[in-house]
Amino acid sequence: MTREPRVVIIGAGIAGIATAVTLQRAGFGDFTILEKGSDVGGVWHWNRYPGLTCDVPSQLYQFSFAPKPDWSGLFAPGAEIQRYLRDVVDGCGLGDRLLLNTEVVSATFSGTDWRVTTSGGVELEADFVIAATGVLHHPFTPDIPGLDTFAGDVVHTARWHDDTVTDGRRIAVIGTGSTGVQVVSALQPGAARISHLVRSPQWVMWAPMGLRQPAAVGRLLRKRPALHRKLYAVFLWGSGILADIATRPSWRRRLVQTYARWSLRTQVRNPELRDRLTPDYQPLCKRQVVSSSYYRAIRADNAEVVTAPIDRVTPRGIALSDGREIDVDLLVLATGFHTHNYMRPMRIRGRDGISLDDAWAKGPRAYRMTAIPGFPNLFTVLGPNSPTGSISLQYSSELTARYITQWLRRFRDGEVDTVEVTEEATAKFNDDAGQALGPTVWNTGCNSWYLTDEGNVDLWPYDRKTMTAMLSRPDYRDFHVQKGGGL
Ligand code: N01
Repeated sequence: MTREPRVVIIGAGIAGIATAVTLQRAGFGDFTILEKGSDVGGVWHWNRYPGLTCDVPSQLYQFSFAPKPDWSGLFAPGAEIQRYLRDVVDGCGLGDRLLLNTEVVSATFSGTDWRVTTSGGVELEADFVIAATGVLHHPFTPDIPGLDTFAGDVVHTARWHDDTVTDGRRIAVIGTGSTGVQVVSALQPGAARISHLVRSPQWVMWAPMGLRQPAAVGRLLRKRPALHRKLYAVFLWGSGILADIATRPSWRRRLVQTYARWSLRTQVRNPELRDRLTPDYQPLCKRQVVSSSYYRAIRADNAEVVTAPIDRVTPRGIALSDGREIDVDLLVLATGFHTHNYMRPMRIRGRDGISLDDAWAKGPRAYRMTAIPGFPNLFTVLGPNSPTGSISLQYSSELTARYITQWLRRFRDGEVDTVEVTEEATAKFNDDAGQALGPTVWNTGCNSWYLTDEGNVDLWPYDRKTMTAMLSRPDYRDFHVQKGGGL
């Protein structure tokens, strides 16, 4: 007996697109991608703040099945990445499988299949649900007293309005992550004054972010696809070094950390400013910030770094705890995301009515990033423990999607009706991962978005080879499968 699995993929960002194309290539045709945004791209659709650039080299930041030879630079701007993702969707003919402006509000397992409900009241039935809902998704707005009394404009970087006026204005930017650093660098030249409010300074490593890719390189790579594949393989191999540096203490880690310190020392000569910009934790502990322009921007005459804590926001600006008040026309919140929400606030109910909120009461947890006990026939792509700090997300998404197709194949062949990871296998994976996260640089004493509310590092602690081995073939001992009514 063969039957075509009905699949709902939630999200059309990198993970969702990788999943859809992988399913398509594996011969599965009955899938629908539900995307709440008005276009594909995930973070690359939602984020459009000035200066948005990917700090991962573009020749790596692409799918293996959709090589793009002609990136404009070594590090592409956000809009170019979003266009690339849109081109992949169009080029693969996914348009008629994609529903934009369609937000999923709930997904409920009936005992045999899933009922997925959208905010528009549409209900879809699916044999499998694949949540590719992203990590940097729900903007975090800090609870600063008086924020709602501010008379000027307030914008969160992840919800930037294209008509936001920045030139000639007094701007305050709160937040010092990758976003804050990029937006300050971009807004400083045109601003009347820019104040960067830095609660915890970051190590900012210099890299040639503005380096253009000559058009001839694009033409050559287009003509020689084998060479292009080799280049991608080299970048992928190079990213393995990053994973090694992050996960194991070594001279390589120390070398990179020395480079981060050197980047600060050589670009900020003023000892008082340098002192205020020096973090009290090791480089690489937080998601590393990379920039070629930030230190120059904040040394400019119209710029200042403010390290005094914010007391409150007033109608005119920001009152600091040292008694000073900064007058502000535009307040930019580069304050990050609720990074451990994953599929929530969707209401997800699995076997016997168990809710995802209850299952994750002590923090998000999954088996090998993709399966959750209590939730049959539901998989995540870039779920908990994903390697957002070390390994190519495109690689990880494609690998996970191929893993899922193996279950879809078994369903199609009538070998399983439902599949659910065991609690024991999930607990073992999480215990092992927890131990392996011990010596990682992310666990060296900083407060970062990698940490869950419970203080656990929510990242992948292993190298790419281990990830590939874990997700190449399902270990059937780790799953309950149901076939024709019995577990
Ligand atoms: O967010 P963040 P992000 N008062 O969470 C501060 C990716 N990304 O949007 O550190 C004052 O890193 C907070 O301060 P503290 C990348 O993975 C990639 O910048 O908590 N400050 C922190 O400085 C990145 O890591 C690219 O003390 C407050 C900041 O807000 C991830 O996105 C580009 C505050 C939040 O930093 C998130 O980066 C951009 C308060 N009440 C982003 N509340 C690429 O190039 C929060 N903060 C690929």
